[in-house]
Amino acid sequence: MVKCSISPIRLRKGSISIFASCIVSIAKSGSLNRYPDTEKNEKSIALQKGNAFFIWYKLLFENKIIVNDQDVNTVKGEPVTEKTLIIIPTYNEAENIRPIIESILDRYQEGIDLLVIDDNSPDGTAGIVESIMKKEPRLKLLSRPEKLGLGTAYLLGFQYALDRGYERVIEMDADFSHDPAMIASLISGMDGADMVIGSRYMNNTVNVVNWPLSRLILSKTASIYTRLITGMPVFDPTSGFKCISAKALRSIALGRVHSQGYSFQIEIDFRVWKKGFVIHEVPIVFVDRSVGKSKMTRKNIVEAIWMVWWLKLLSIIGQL
Ligand SMILES: Nc1nc2c(ncn2[C@@H]2O[C@H](COP(=O)(O)OP(=O)(O)O)[C@@H](O)[C@H]2O)c(=O)[nH]1
Ligand SMILES: [Mg+2]
Repeated sequence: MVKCSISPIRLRKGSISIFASCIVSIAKSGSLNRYPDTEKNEKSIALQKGNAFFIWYKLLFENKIIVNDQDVNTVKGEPVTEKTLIIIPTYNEAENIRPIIESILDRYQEGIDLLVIDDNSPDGTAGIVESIMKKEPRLKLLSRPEKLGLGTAYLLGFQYALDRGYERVIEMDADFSHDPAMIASLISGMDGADMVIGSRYMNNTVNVVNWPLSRLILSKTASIYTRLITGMPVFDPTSGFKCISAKALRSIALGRVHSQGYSFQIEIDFRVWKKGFVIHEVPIVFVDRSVGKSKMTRKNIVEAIWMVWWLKLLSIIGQL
């Protein structure tokens, strides 16, 4: 029986629609270039429109992210003094970004760097980050010229972390759904594991606050669906709050990951699990954003529905 420790769930009109057809997501992409005006700024890398085929070929078959035909690791980085890189992708998070950055960096004075990957948010999110960076060397920014999806943002962040010798990365949202106080639990959960997932659904509980009921049903159904099809022993495979070791990131074929939304999380979990790494889950309370809007789309839901089968198939034929 499902024990609900749900705090107020907001009921909204409407129901979940399941689409009859699958949409194959073809990512918009381009050749990677640095912005000319930021050429000396090692923290700023940008994707520019252009040779989509080339970059996706590189991502899929050469497992590399490139900058001006060079590997990202040829971009000189700051000396690494910290062990953990927190990666926050942003699109239109102007109201959340300053408070979340300050909350994280104030709370964790040592051992943490923070990387924001912004997709040219029209609300000026990147400008706010840049203003904080003037005083805060632990804060980094990668700016891309347009909305290119959550998945590619995280892949860029993973590559950034690997190239600079971080020991682990943490994924989290900018919107306070993931409590900065729980970062310490994720890191301590890494003892004996290579991935720790902040789980909303551990041991048949539901720890979600203020989500519309439709969204909760969707998320919980996705978890059960993923577990049934893949056999992966994870309570919350769509959670976007997790810690992954550099060792695990190096082992999985990052260049083959092409999911975007919820399925990006499932795909990362699945690839880490299939490589035989230990995955821990720690309970978190997920609180719906109070400011700004969710960027997740129906396309992301459809992608997750077929991606689970695709991952299972790849694994069966040994092509994961
Ligand atoms: N860079 C980048 N960030 C994104 C994109 N889509 C969503 N995000 C960010 O990813 C995080 C998760 O998205 P969110 O809308 O909160 O998804 P939800 O929590 O599932 O409703 C947030 O910090 C968003 O601002 C994107 O296309 N590019
Ligand atoms: Mg969110």
